[in-house]
Amino acid sequence: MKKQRKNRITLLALTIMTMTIMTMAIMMAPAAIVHADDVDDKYDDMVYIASGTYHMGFDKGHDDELPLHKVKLESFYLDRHEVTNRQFAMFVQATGYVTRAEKDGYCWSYLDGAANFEQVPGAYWRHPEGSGSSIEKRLDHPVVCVNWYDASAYAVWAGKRLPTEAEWEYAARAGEDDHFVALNDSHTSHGKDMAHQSNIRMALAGSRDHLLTQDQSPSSKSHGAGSKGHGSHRSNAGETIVTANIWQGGWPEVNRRIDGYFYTAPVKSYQSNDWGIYDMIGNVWEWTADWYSEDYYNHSPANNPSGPDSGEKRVARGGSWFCNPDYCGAYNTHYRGASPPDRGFNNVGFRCAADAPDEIGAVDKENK
Ligand SMILES: [Ca+2]
Ligand SMILES: [Ca+2]
Repeated sequence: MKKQRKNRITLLALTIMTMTIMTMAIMMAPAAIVHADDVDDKYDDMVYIASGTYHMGFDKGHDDELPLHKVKLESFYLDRHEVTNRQFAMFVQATGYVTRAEKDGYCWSYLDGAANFEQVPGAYWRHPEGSGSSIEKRLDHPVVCVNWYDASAYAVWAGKRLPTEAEWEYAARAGEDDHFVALNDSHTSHGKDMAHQSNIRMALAGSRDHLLTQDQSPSSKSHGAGSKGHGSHRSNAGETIVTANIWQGGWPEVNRRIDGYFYTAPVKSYQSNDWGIYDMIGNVWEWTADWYSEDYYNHSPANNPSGPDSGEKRVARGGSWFCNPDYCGAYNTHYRGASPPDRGFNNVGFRCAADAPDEIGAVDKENK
């Protein structure tokens, strides 16, 4: 009897120990991770964007922005700012990566006073305007002269990826279901801080029925920490004011540089959008993951669209320091830019996205 009791006690002790170990294992398992900031600093300076639905495109826009269509996205992270020269330098230092512009011996750069972009000899990301130029004082500016493959290589190194076009537009809109169209820049002198802020008047397209009141303004509460929530605001005329680095003046004759910069500006120089994301409009165009197709919106899937299977150009979004709103019309959330993926320009950069780890956890669970 004594031996039996001893065995029972041993068995009980073993059961308790096993249960304790299992409980600890469950607590430590990746599925328990709810916020990536706790586990990996790659999410530093990224904004968590909760899954949601929005209307992509613009019903009064260019043919390729039609039709306005409903898109549903899973949660993801997006870089708060464009990838900087400093970040790209770290990538190059770690990997020895050589960009296409370095191999080719030129970047497609626009130089102050030139008629258009040219193959500028010796220009690459360290010397965006040619061998005589430098990024020494521009380490916190967005990297440029990187083509789509260079941008993708950086993203892989960083453990990230390029955002899809749909993700980019969702993040740029920051919860607004309306559409912004840039007016001409003759209004930029309204800015109070003339040296460092450009106040570009943006109008909500369509009728005034589209205008939101303050109370109806989107909330950033569920969309990442640190949102300043004042990326745009309304003027008395019901216009939406956003700040950005663009070209102020008659393009291409004169750039008045009211925002303080001819070429790129340091990232985060201007107000963020309502989700705490900077420079989605202006500064540099941003490569996205998608191939470009003019009629893609006619047949794109409703859930997590990721672009056509093939194409000749990759989509870039948001406009840049080059060209004014009158001429380019790209300074909005819906304009679809596209460029050959093997070309680097001194007004095109990128930012990265990443899958949200709680989604990864959910997938892991399903697979088990
Ligand atoms: Ca500028
Ligand atoms: Ca940008």
